Amino acid sequence: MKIVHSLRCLVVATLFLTPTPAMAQQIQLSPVLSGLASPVFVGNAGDNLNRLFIVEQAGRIKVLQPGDSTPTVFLDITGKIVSGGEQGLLGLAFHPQYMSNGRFFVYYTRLGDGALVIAEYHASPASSNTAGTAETTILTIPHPTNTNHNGGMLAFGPDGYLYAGVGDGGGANDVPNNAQNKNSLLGKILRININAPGVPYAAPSDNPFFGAVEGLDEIYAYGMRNPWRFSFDGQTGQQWIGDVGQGAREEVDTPIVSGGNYGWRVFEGTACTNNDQTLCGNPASYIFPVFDYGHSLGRCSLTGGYVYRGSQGALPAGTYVYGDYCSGEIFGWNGSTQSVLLDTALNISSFGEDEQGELYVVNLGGSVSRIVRAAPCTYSISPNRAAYGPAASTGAVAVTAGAGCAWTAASNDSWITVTAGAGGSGNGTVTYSVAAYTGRPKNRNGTITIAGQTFSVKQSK
Ligand SMILES: [Ca+2]
Ligand SMILES: [Ca+2]
Repeated sequence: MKIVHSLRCLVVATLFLTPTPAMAQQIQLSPVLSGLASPVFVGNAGDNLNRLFIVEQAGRIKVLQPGDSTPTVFLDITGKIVSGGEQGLLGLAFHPQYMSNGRFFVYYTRLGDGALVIAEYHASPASSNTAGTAETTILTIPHPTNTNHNGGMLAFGPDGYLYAGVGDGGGANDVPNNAQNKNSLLGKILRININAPGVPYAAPSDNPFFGAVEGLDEIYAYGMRNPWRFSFDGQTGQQWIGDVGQGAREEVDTPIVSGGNYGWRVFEGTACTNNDQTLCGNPASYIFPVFDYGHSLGRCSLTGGYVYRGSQGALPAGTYVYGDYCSGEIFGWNGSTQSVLLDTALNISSFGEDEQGELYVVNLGGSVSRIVRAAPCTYSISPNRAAYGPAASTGAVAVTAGAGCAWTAASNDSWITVTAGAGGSGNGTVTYSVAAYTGRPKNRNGTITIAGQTFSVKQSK
């Protein structure tokens, strides 16, 4: 989601990541759905029915059957929700035993006061393609001052607890200092038990600030600005959070440790802000992102994603896939380097997983696409040969290649010169010139290597 920008400058940078240039295209997008109204999430119920559930910001959850191209409405709670900008129905998580209990959880901004609400709904039976509209409120967090930085992610951890990412309360610079305040639920990662008997939820007793320890019992980690999207690695269980930056740095945090302070508003990514500069002199008090990147190349708002654990080989296993809402780039992090997997024109609101661990990208403009391995590059040229008389002449060859597939053209003989198109990507044209021929014997034959193919030139007197 787009963030509100400020013109503040960063002051100190302790560790800068240098993004690598765009690499050759590794992935492509396979369309799944279009015509959606501001989709902000896609996920699955983990119930072996292989359905996709799509969250539309205004307050609808749609369900797509495997192989279908048209979704149907699973739940409509638009009447409860204030939507627009960063507000709306923002998150969805299915209970780990959804297949038997039909319980699922949503995160939204409430109509009337903009409060953040985590609420429970049911489908009965769980295999139903419509859910009941009866709501049980789990947790309500006042968010009265600003409409932005609501957070919105919900997901169950491998420990069976429900985790929520809550924004700092909005505006710029977290003026109330919510994210560093352990007695506020804003600017936090929460961890709650929704299986406690007789109550909507309970805080697990191993939460870091449980009971007499100073701080609210629900908090798991703090110092977040707007942890819009996070995920748990389906293999290792490690949590990965995309925390949206302000005007300078976009960051990814992992692993997330109990009681960890991830820095905001003292640090934005690896950069010291000018909010509490004296505190920057004590960097050991904070956990810095595993990587961050700056606002260049059209980048302005990170959308956290998923560690790829699918079986289709769309990407190397263990690649963390994420994106930038503004630039439309889909990135991969291999543990040491950020690379651009695909540069799109999408406004990337979220990523999501199906039951096989294949990844999807959600475009706020209305579509959901599946991330698949890029087709191997194929090349052809036309024509394959040309014949000339003795006079100097010119010619052209058309190259057909897949998008993003690079090629070169080089003459193998001194009397043939490539005059344009010595290299290209995708479809293109190579032009060349042939020198006049006055020597012996009657004929000469030459070649140009174009996109790995041989173009033959014959010249005769
Ligand atoms: Ca406490
Ligand atoms: Ca941080």
